[in-house]
Amino acid sequence: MLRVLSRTNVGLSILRKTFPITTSAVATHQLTNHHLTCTHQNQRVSTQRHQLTTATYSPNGEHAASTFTIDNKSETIDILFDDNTSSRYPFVWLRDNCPCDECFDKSSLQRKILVDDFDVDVIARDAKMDSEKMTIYWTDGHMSEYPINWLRNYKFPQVTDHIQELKVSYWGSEMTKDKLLTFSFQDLMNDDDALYSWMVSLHTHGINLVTDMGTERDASLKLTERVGHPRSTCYGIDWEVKSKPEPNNLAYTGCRLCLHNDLPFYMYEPCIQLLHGIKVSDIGGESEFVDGFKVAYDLKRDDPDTFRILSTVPVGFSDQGVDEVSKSQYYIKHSKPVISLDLNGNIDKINFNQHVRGIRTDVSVDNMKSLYRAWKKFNTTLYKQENLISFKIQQGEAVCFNNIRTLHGRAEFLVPAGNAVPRHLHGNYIDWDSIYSRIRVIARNKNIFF
Ligand code: OGA
Ligand code: NM2
Ligand code: ZN
Ligand code: ZN
Repeated sequence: MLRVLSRTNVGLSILRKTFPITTSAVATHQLTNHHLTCTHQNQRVSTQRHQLTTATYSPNGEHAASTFTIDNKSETIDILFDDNTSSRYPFVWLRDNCPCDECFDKSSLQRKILVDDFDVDVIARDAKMDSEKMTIYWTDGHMSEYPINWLRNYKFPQVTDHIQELKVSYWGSEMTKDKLLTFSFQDLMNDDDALYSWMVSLHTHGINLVTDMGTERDASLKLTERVGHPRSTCYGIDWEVKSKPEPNNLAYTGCRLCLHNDLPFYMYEPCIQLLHGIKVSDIGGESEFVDGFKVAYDLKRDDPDTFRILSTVPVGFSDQGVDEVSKSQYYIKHSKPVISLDLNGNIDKINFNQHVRGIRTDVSVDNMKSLYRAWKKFNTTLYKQENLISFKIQQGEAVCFNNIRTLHGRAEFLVPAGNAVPRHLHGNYIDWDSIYSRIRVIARNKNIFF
């Protein structure tokens, strides 16, 4: 093992020329009464993988400086930063993430170097550090320079996305309308802090309320465009929920809508739904909401057999008609379990919609009845008093919710003969990609994270 207290630039040209023989420059710096005295010594070390080479470096200066240790055995560099935090970095990861123009395009912020282009066994042949950057000389002849702040920013263990650290809390019938987080439309349009809280609340609770929306039909799209892109579907970029002649969806009648998630027949179903009250019905038409994540976790605890069926048996959803945008015919189908789990087995999405459940379901004749029993159990659990909230969406307010978590429904309402419109909501969708992107950008601007 070679223990090096620190090193200087001396000898680097020699080092590069002598490649591929691994060479370590040895220099000893000693701080004496805040003055630096140096001794240098260049050594040639034969190329030997898994040989432990340790080099610790402290840059000049009176303040505690960052130091590093190269460990060829574990193929890592260990950095102790001047604020006493530290991280180990794998050689291969550093090589892959070299920020030089050859490896990385600074304009697009995209990686140019490909896994085909470097050896995963690459070794840091030598390294040095000053207060601004760390320089690494690789055994493949490449030199990389990493700004110290960049290294500080990408410490291990790495969280790939800080969104994963945002809280999720489940709710039941205690979440009455007055307890929903409520935001003013004007605040959301003008104030990034308000917009940020609104979006985080969509992640955390999966439902909230926006007031002062007025009755202009473009209000929810204005809010959407402040976040990102509206999610267009076969029902258009946005849509009017009101009774219509020859309805192409039960939503456009006065019928009761059983608790559901919208458009589960899409492979990528729309994520956030905004329902803006334009006209309130006098009788009926109450909205209902249930936290599908809470219900699914309750079932997992209380009825594991039902949970297993709901989370493993794909259900066929389908819809067909004429596309509102292209005016051509569509026929969309997708099968997915009522409860989708992520790679860690956590509940990821709820896909339940009896109105658009298809006729075909890929389950054997003998297993069909237990599937129906599981659906029925899921449905009755949704409607348990402890889970359901119900209220009317008033004129000028919007309920915003996570369509792949929070189920919604509505009570029937009377549609009088003639052209009168007894009830009118305006709606549109936003995908999580748009919401999370805006969360990250605001968070970065405010130094909350990233
Ligand atoms: C819908 C829907 C709810 C309502 O249009 O998908 O669920 O209150 N509408 O009309
Ligand atoms: N609308 C409101 O999945 C569904 O059919 C829900 C969606 C028509 C866009 C209705
Ligand atoms: Zn490079
Ligand atoms: Zn719906």
